[in-house]
Amino acid sequence: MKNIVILISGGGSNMAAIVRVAQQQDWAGRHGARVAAVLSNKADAGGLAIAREHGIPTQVLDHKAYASREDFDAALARAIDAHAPAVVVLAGFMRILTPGFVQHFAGRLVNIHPSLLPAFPGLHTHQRAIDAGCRVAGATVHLVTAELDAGPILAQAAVPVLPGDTAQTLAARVLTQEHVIYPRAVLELVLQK
Ligand code: NHR
Ligand code: GAR
Repeated sequence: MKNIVILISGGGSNMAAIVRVAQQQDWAGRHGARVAAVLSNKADAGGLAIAREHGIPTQVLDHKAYASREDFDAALARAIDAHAPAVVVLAGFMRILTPGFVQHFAGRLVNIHPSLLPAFPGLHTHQRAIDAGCRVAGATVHLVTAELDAGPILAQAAVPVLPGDTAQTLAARVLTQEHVIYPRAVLELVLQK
C-alpha cells in the first residue's frame, strides 16, 4: 500500500475532501493508495472527528508540549515515519516546519496554500488580496521546501474577487476550489511514487 499521511490544525475540510475522493474513486483498489493516518498539532481540530468517523487512525502532537521547533518536528517526523508514507499532505496545517523536517520528506511533502503563489505567501492571504485590489484570487498546491510557500507549483485554481467580498466570503469561494484541485494533485503525486 502507498500510504498517505495528512497533517491538519483545524476544520480539516481539505482532508475530508481527499478522504471522500479516495473512497469514491477507490484509490485502494485501483492505485493501492490509502489515507493511513491523520495527525494534528491541536487536540480540538474538528477534522479529527471526521477522520475517526472514516475509521482512519488519528494522533495529536501538541507543539506547545515541546521545548523547541526542532523537538516538535523530530517527534512529528517519527510519528509520520511509523506509517512509511509515500506522500505527506499538509491540509490547513499551521506550523512552519524546520529545514531538517522538510529535507527528511523532500519530494513527498505537499501543501495547499490559499493564494495564487507567488502572490501572498504566509498568513491572512484573503484580506491581503482584497486590500491589494486583486480581481482574481485562488489556491496553489505546491511541494514544500524550506522556504515558506515557495516550492514547485503542482496545481492552481483561480476564482473571482467580487464586489463586497470579505475575507470570509472570499475564503469560502477559494475553499470550494481547493477541494477540487487538492485530491487530484495528491493522487498525481502518489502515482509518481
Ligand atoms: N513549512 C515549510 N518549511 N515550508 C512551507 O512552505 C510550509 C511549511 C509549513 C506550513 C503551510 C503555510 C500556508 O500554506 C506551510 C507551508 C503556517 C504559517 C505560520 O506562520 C505560515 C504558512 C503556512 C502555515 N505559522 C505560525 C508559526 O509560527 C503559527 C500560526 C498559527 O499557529 O496560527 O508556525 O499558509
Ligand atoms: C484552507 O483554506 C487552506 O488552504 C488554508 O487553511 C484552510 C484550511 O481549511 N491553509 C493555510 O492557511 C495554511 N497556512 P481546512 O482545515 O478546512 O482544510
